[in-house]
Amino acid sequence: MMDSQKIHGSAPVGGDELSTTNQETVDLSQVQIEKVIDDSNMTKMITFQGIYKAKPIIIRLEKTMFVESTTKQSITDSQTKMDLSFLNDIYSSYIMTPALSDESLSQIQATIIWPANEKALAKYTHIDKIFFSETYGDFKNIVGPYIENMLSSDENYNNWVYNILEGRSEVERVIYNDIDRETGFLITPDLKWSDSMEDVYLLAICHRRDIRCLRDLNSTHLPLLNNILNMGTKIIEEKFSRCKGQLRSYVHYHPSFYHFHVHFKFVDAGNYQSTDRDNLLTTVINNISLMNDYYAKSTLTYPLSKSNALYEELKRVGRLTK
Ligand code: M7G
Repeated sequence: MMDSQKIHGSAPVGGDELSTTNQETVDLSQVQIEKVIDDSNMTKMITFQGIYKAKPIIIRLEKTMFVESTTKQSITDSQTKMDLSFLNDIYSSYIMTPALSDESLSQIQATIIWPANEKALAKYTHIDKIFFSETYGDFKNIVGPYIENMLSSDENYNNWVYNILEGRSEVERVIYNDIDRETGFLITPDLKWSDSMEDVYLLAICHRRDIRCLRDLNSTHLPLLNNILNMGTKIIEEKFSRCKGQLRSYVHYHPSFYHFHVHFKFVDAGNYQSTDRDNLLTTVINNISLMNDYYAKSTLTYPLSKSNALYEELKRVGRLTK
């Protein structure tokens, strides 16, 4: 998320999306709101697009975190209003209106981008997703060839991965390297890790180059997968002094990069969130152990953004209609 400022009526604006520097504050009463461009119940954010002084403006509002002390007071404050929604056995649900004096409870974090350029509008506008159920046939006839074509038409596609594997980049960041040709892998911090101990995020990248993704896995890969699971977990738990069971290892389908890799995150991390692209490594190993070609034959369902090139390809060949 970009830098943001708290505002009370008007805001100093700025940010890396702007091509020009702007030091002007925005008078919100003069903003013409045009539409909602993103709205998420999960993140408790809403983003508006509008016009301010004849130029596009983006206003993103986010409910702030609870402050323990004031929230605690507000619960027992006699001025707090509680409207019962329903009562069922030991459960009840209310709409709570805190007393007006509880300012922190009604505060909202606002991020303003003005003037907003195309790049910023694209970044802050929600793109719809669909759930796609990819059958064995879909993979064989459409998705597999699409991946092959992507890999062969761009020889630099996996460059960053090979740079790490061959010790040309991020050398000092690698925390473990087993160079076995069949079962070897290295562990390195993910690009997204901010280096905070709160949200450790690591990647295990295998040395062999013939596994593009989950679909390629079969029982011949069990020694590699078990090595990543067992050694990877041991090394990371030891290095970051965590207890057994706190580490989550998973494989994305689809990944963004078609060279087999496994994500590692601690479940107690502040920003820990699972997604429908996650396939737990333990489940992957279990499925392959039960059925050699489980991932070649299964229908795999995943969320697909309408801006993803694969979505376009599925539409192009008539597998998706809109
Ligand atoms: P993925 O499951 O293929 O796709 O994961 P996702 O990005 O949609 O999760 C690839 C992972 O590689 C991501 O978590 C990226 O943050 C990470 N990553 C990408 N690049 C280009 C680099 C890089 O250059 N270095 C490192 N260390 N990680 C990267």
